[in-house]
Amino acid sequence: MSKTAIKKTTKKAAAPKSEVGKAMFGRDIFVEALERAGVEVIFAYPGGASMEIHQSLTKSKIRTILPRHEQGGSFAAEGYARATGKAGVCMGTSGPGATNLVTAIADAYLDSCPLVAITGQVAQSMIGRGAFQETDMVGVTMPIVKHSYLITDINDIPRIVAEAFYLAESGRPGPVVIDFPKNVQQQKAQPKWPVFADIKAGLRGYTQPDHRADDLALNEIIGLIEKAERPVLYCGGGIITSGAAEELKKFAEATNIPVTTTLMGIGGFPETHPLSMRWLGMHGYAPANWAVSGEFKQRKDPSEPMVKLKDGADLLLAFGVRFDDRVTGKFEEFCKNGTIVHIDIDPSEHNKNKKAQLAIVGDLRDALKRLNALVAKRTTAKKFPAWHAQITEWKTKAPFRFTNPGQIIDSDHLKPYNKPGEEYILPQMVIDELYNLTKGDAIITTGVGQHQMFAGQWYKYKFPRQFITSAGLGSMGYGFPAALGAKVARPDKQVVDIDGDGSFLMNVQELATAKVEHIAAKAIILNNQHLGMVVQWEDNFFGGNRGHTYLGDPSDRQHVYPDYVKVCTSFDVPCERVVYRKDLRAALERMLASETAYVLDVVTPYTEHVLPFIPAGRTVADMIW
Ligand SMILES: Cc1ncc(C[n+]2csc(CCOP(=O)(O)OP(=O)(O)O)c2C)c(N)n1
Ligand SMILES: [Mg+2]
Repeated sequence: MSKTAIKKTTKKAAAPKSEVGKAMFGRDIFVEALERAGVEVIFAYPGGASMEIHQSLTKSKIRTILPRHEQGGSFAAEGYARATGKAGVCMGTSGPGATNLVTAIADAYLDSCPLVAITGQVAQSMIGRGAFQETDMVGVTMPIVKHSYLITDINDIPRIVAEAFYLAESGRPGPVVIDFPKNVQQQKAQPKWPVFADIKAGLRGYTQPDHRADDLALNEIIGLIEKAERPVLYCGGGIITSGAAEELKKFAEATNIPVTTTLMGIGGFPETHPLSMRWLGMHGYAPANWAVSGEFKQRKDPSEPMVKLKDGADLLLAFGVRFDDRVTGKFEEFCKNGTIVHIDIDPSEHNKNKKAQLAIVGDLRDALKRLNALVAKRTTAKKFPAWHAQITEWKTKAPFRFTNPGQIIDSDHLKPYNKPGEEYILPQMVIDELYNLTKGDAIITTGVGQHQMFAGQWYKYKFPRQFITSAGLGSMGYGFPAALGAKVARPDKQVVDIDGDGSFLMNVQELATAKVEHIAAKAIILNNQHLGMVVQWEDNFFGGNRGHTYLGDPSDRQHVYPDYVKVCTSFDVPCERVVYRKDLRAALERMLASETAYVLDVVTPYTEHVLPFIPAGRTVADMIW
């Protein structure tokens, strides 16, 4: 909720006062409260316990989008939120409708995404009686929300809704659940509309959003930079959330410190910038992993000693990150010899996974702005030439790369397409070509799997909110609905879901939403007929034994199954299949030119592995690259 969304008085002198409206039904008060919070769109699927609210929505200026599954609606709300920074709003009825929202709530929690999830609830007199479609949603979601409400008094509705948006969007954003019993929806009362000051005053324990980094601590950072020889900026989603990308660029350029981001931080620093070391972690850029933790002789087995070849960072500026294990691998070996400075708005992240020598609570944009002012006053500026020479050497030695693996013949589903002289398409090529055709300007969403990592590696991102992916929870099925939400938020942008065949199928029903709601998001299915990422782990750790990772029809392995062209045709969404390298570019151009939703089914081999790869819990010495 923007601060202006709640009515403010125009006269400076007079204190803003809450206003009292005429008597209304609870459901109408609720919808008006959503309007006052600045809600433009809600992804909502009705049922007995929420249909009253839908009745009110039919009279509202809020756009109500009917997804074809609550999970699709809630991922779409996340896509909207990630593309805008405003809270996404989704709603389901009690019981199964509500539990279908749980995955997105968990997802929003792990990725600090502002989400307001509204659930209908059975009448208060029925709560606790095992009523039809009764689920205790406050209980179910307790560990995965920033806050939750069960509305028990109609007079609380305006305050609860305003608080929910403020909590979801401010400080470290996250999901807020509002559980709304049916009988309260049906009652009548005169709403008392709060002003912003009332909301803030009522949340006295919630001080983080206004927190500013300590002056002394910021000065100490400047001193640490002066002493460092090998500094690295490790930046996360906090840069994007706090709107600090511009300040970060200024800071990196002024100090000449190289930047790597997390998956959530992608777009927070332009990846085409000479100081960029792309993103780090399990499938991240080898130079970034080495720059943080040092380069080691590659070992085959974790029982072997770690033999260091080159030093990593002696100063790690960790800004808006949470030392996620997919980034750090084995915590103790991550940046083992560096001084760690950690700035975050959420103090609970400090010293949770990794001890920081200097832990600072504060809003990042504010902190970076003040750091930039301090840097501007410095007389000597270090430029770290030896360190940059080392990083350039690493970049030359280990760029993201792929080669034609030769075992393509193993992919049964490609055999019917074998033609002399025809080249197949590798997944990396598709993203590389998409990057060229869109000039790096599209908003990209993804499912979860190999295609997600390829999408991170082969598209170069340059602005915040450009890469929308389920990073923390890793929820398959996220990509297409998230693309719908992002496209609703940004109709001016080309929005492309780079998806896997397994992930796309998990919310395939949202093709109907795209068609009926005229949402022109595009999807590319990198169709390898497998749960590719699990296959990769099978290849690495189980001798390639397949444990239910084949997605085609085992009785007919030589055909691609299902036939997405037929699937999409039945939803009246244009779709084509492309198999040969020579046809790829034109097919992508047709997809991008489409004014409606469009699916491109790209058949690829399943034999590709995503590299680099640091196996879970291991170290940079175990990186396969
Ligand atoms: C909902 C859910 N179920 C299971 C998984 C475990 N998982 C991670 S990646 C993956 C394979 C995804 O396959 P696909 O979407 O086809 O992508 P690919 O790896 O083939 O590119 C699976 C099953 C998950 N992340 N999410
Ligand atoms: Mg797949």
